[in-house]
Amino acid sequence: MKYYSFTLFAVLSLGLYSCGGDVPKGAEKPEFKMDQEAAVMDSVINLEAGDDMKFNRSAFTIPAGKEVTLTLKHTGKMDKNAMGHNVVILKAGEEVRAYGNEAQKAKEEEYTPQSLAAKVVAHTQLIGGGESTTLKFTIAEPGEYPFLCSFPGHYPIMKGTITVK
Ligand SMILES: [Cu+2]
Repeated sequence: MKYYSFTLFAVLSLGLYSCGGDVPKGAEKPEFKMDQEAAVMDSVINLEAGDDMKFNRSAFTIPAGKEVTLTLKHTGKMDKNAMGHNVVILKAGEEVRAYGNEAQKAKEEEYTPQSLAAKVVAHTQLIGGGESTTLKFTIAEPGEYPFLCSFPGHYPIMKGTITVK
């Protein structure tokens, strides 16, 4: 099953213009800027990944300082030992490749080792086909936060960016 996210556009009725004739010639027109950024923010992140080793989305924008609920659904059939997926959100400035290279060695810790915890904002559990997992997190500082699946070999493809505004 696929989920389509709806982009909500705030519709502003600009009553002022309908009055007409009140604005003197040469005067600056009042500017009505739609808050488009607020309209496309995600407060819920729904990620899916299957046996094809891909996330269904790679970019999200979330509000700073507000709790976000991320759900990862494994739409495949394979076991988590063969095709496990997780979502690891890294701190701004950390690199997916550097983290992924180290983390994929840590099988006993399901590829989210304590030794690398300082680089991580939050992460989900590792799941296999048919499972899903939910994570709630809040990021206070605006910035670009990389995310990845840290299962061995997945990070070159299974990665993206969460923009916090
Ligand atoms: Cu994966």
